[in-house]
Amino acid sequence: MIDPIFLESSHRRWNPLKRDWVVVSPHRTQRPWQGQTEEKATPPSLEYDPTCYLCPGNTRAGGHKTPAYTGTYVFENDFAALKFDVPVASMDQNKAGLLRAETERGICRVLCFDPRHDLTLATMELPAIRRVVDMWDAQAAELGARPEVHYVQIFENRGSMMGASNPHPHGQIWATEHIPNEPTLELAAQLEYFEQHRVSLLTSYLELELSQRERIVAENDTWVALVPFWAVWPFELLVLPKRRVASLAELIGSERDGLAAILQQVTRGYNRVFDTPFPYSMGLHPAPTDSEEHPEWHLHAHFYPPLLRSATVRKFMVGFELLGSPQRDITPESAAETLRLAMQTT
Ligand code: H2U
Ligand code: ZN
Repeated sequence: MIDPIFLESSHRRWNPLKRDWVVVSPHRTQRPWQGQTEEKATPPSLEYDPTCYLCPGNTRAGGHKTPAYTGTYVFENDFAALKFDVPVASMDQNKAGLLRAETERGICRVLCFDPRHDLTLATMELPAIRRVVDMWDAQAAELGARPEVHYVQIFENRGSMMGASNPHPHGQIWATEHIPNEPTLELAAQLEYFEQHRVSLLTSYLELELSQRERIVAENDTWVALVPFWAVWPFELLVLPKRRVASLAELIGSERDGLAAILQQVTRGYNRVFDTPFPYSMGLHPAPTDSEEHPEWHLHAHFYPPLLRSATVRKFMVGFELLGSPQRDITPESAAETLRLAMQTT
């Protein structure tokens, strides 16, 4: 169990997955707040919104028509941040490593989770969430099989506070030529740990968490959701399968059902914490698709919600966090207690 010193005194915690530190200030949770508050989010009430570009049968901003889909629907992002059809070039001016650039090829897609405008992962039925899981797998497999693609990043921005442009349940898929920053850090850390211990970093970590049960908030036969020891965001979660797999493709049927179930439990629980549709950015971290075996990699999902102490007071990553290290007030253990209560309520 954690030494009470770390529940009461300022300290820093090590993130072994990114190999950096987070400052924790447990004594600071009572500080007054007179700063910015956000609008309380209200869920959409329409099953079909004639002005929504993701509702079946509607015309999108780019002029394309969204068909009358009945399950999930994937399309190329009409305003893709990355294009595949770009010339290949790189520069390193004066060979000094100070003015470097390289072209980046990529494919950006949008995935509608459900035809119904008013649903979210929290309110969708399990078979519908399972369809989303299977579509994530199919997309990751298809895009990852392209020799130029080395990473497939699947994510969801939920709620306007996190920049979601539309309440219709949807996520994004970005396939990139280079492995992005976050998975690059995770790759190096997991590789080093595996070389030293011959077991994956997250397998060892999960074993510890399952024996201590201080930070676990939800669990089923195949998946676990926990507040990581090194969480930065107040209600951050790490969601991982009990069996180590590197990619979605390796998940068997019961593990896919388990993922759907834990996603539903987590998102429903989140909504109960402040009795509001809980905003977050969520994303899956599978192994890179670089044709290497990845015995070190343990598939997982991160949930990064911005809320701090109510539906309208968010955490800001500013000042010391931007310039020094990330910092949090409530301890991961106390956040886990709040979340556990919310997630175990049926
Ligand atoms: P976000 O809500 O996470 O921003 O995702 C929605 C994406 O949908 C966004 O990247 C795209 C935006 O570019 N989009 C289209 O491709 N077509 C449209 O008609 C509107 C939005
Ligand atoms: Zn819609």
